Amino acid sequence: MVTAAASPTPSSSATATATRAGSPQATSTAPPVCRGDCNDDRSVNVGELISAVNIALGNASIDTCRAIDADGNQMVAINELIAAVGNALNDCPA
Ligand SMILES: [Ca+2]
Ligand SMILES: [Ca+2]
Repeated sequence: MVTAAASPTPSSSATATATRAGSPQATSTAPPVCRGDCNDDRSVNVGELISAVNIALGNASIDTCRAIDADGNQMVAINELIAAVGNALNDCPA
C-alpha cells in the first residue's frame, strides 16, 4: 500500500505590509499658506504661476503645486489663480 503523502505546499508567506507613514499636512506652527507658492519659499514667481496655469489647463498634475489648490479639490479654479497672481505681485501673507 502506497500512501502518497507528497503534498507540495508552497509556503507563500509573503505578507505585504504597506504602512503608509507621513501625513501630507504641514506643521501646525506654519504661517498661512501662500497661495501659488509651490516650493514654499514665501514668494510666488512666474514659474509657479505658469505651473498653476498648466494645472488649471490640465497639462500638469496638481502634485506639481499643491499650494495653488486652496480648497483641496485637486483642481485649480480662477479664484485660486487670482490669489496666486496677487501673491506674486505683492507679498505672501505673513
Ligand atoms: Ca515660491
Ligand atoms: Ca481648488
